[in-house]
Amino acid sequence: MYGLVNRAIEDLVRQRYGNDRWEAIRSRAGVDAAPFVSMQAYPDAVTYRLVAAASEELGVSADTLLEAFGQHWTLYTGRQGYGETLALGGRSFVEFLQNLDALHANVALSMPQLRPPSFWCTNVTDRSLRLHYRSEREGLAPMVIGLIKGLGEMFRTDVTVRHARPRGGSSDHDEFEIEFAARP
Ligand code: 1MF
Repeated sequence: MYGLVNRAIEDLVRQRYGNDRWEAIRSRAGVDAAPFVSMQAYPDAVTYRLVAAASEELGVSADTLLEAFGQHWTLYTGRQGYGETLALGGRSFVEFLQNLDALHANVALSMPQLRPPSFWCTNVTDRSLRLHYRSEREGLAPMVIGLIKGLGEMFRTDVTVRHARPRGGSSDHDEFEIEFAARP
């Protein structure tokens, strides 16, 4: 994944747990001290090793960390100058979820090595929808739950998410049941 993802993980760990813990995690993961370059593609293994090392070092489950990281992502990319990219996603929580494939297609124009997941919505009402998520990567559903919660914060929308149908068996993708209400 692009270095931006690893940088966002680093940012979250440094902010929440301090620089010393980050150094310990980085070294436990066998990642050298050179800074991650945002627009450089790194092997996915680097990201997975960072999450595993953080889980061991902090005594927090990988799923909990992935969710926290997903929640941090929109905040982080917004701050890092991808506000315009995020603005392409739309002006409301639901619009944004419906535009995720278009957003990734736009990012891919300048990031040729992007391997974007695909998202689509069904059963859309004024208070709920079902979000479908298909990725070539394994184990990132908890991150998507955090991403949805982070989007809720960005749009001042109260959100509840349920992992309604995990992938596996007869299903090649994950499904999330989402309820939402704009904050008064
Ligand atoms: O293949 C990749 O490197 C990759 C990187 C990030 C693929 C996807 C993503 C974004 N995605 C990460 C978790 C899912 C990974 C998977 O299942 O394979 C989050 C998608 C998402 C979901 C819900 C809400 C918001 C989301 O993200 C919005 C978004 C998506 C991409 C970017 C920013 C916001 C982005 C921006 C710049 C990037 C890469 C991704 O890279 C650059 C570009 C220019 C200069 C430097 C870096």
